Amino acid sequence: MVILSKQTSFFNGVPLIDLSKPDSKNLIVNACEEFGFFKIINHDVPMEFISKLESEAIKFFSSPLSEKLKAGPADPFGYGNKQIGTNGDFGWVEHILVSTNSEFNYQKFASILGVNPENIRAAVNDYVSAVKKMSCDILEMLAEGLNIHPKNVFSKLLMDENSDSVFRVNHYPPCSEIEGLNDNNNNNDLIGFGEHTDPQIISILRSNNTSGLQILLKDGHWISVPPDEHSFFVNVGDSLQVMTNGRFKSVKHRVLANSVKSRLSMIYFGGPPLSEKIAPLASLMEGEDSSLYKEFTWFEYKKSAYKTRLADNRLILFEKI
Ligand code: GA4
Repeated sequence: MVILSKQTSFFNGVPLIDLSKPDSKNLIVNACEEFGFFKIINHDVPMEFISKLESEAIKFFSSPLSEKLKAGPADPFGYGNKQIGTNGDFGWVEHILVSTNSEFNYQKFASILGVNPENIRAAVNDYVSAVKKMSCDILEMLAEGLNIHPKNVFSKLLMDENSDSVFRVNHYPPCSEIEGLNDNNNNNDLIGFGEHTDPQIISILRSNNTSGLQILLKDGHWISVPPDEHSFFVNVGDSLQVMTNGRFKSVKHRVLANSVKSRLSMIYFGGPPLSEKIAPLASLMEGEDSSLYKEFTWFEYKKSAYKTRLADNRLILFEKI
């Protein structure tokens, strides 16, 4: 791991979607086709929910490592430190992962923070409910932009009581904290979270004002996304790529650690119920049998995805030859 030593130059072409404007649906479709990524402004997620959860997360990550480890291991839920997944990926990051739809025990986090577990549950629920509502609005605008009826084809999967959605908080400490760094490294980027696509339908990210997030453009260039603590960033996930028969591409992204500031991001990953068939919508296929993908359920895809390494192309196993 090495330091990001170059001055970061930011990309100013990230599509900007103003949720208060009625013409946004076509812009969202274009953004999903071109980048698989866009930025949301004028959302109605209350700043109060964001700040409350962010301050609890800061308190948690500031606790001694020995305490934080009591909320681990992340298998997959709980506290994780540097290890990402179970197949040998590591990054300069610590995280918390919780399930949003099934009962989750916040006791471990609460005892470390010295608060009532119900306070933490309420802070997560308030934030996640507001972000989930925004995700559903976006997915409905997408369906309208694609002329799909009914417009809740995607959003109903997140609204389903069995929706397999997760919520993650990532903390990237400043890389000056790295011990034993030497000058022998020629590679100039310290990887916070290695390149990957998200397996779910949609991911909604909010971070503090520290840079680090990069996305891969179609032309093969990595670009740095300017951080904005007042906005949300949206990623197309692998499942949405399949449901649109490849019209939308799940975006490859990664996070580079910052040399001076710590980065805190909170991400909601909207997924379908485990039993849901993930297949292209009929209206997005040319002919009945023109699906680019084999038939599979979210359970099958997730199981297979969790066996892969971060940078792997997880969808390739499900593409028709
Ligand atoms: C990426 C999106 C979510 O953070 C996550 C990640 C999961 C993990 O950290 O355990 C995965 C990764 C993510 C993709 C492939 C597999 C699984 C690590 C990994 C190597 C929680 C998810 O659902 O998939």
